[in-house]
Amino acid sequence: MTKVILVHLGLGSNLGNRLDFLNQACRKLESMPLLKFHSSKIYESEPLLKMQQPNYLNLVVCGLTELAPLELLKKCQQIENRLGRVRKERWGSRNIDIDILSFGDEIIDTDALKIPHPEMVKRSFVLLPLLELSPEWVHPQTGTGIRILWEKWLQTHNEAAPQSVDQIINPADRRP
Ligand code: A4P
Ligand code: MG
Repeated sequence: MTKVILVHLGLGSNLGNRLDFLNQACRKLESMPLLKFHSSKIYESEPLLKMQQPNYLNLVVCGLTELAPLELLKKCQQIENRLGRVRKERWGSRNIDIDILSFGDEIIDTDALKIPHPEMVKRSFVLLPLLELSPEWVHPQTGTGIRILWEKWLQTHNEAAPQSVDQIINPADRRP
């Protein structure tokens, strides 16, 4: 039997029709690499470090994959490319960004791929949708649950939490 692994991905967009890019990326993800696809609500937040960029829309999705980690990364990058992503500078504005947050409880630390995503515990626009989508999620390196990670973020940051926006990707995708 083929092994399937539960993965979580973080998606973001701050250029063009942000909602449409997120929607298109989700449709492509659920048609191939992610079975039993579910998505969080969409959240709006300011760019990291208050960079001079438009605000972001972010969400977290999860699903089961039969792909190996590097194959999944390649698939995510193909989707970014098909949606016309142009890479100029690190942390530059982008119409679509797909980051692998976790891959089962695997820990990977190579140049091409770091899992869990090293920045995720600092990012409210990842923690809050992840808490909403998978409240049982546990960080594989530290064993800390997502609820505690979110509470820690709230205690250590004096900034507004991301706001959920009304639009959702597809009501049928949402967890009960
Ligand atoms: N890479 C290593 N590990 C991973 C992983 N777990 N998932 C490598 C995906 N990629 C991973 O990524 C650069 C390289 O990281 C890839 O070639 C891959 O081999 P990229 O997507 O080409 O470049 P990037 O997106 O500019 O870099 P990065 O590090 O993904 O940027 P971030 O960290 O995603 O930051 N503010 C708000 N409010 N919301 C946002 O979503 N996003 C950014 C971008 C900045 N500010 C933001 C947001
Ligand atoms: Mg990225």
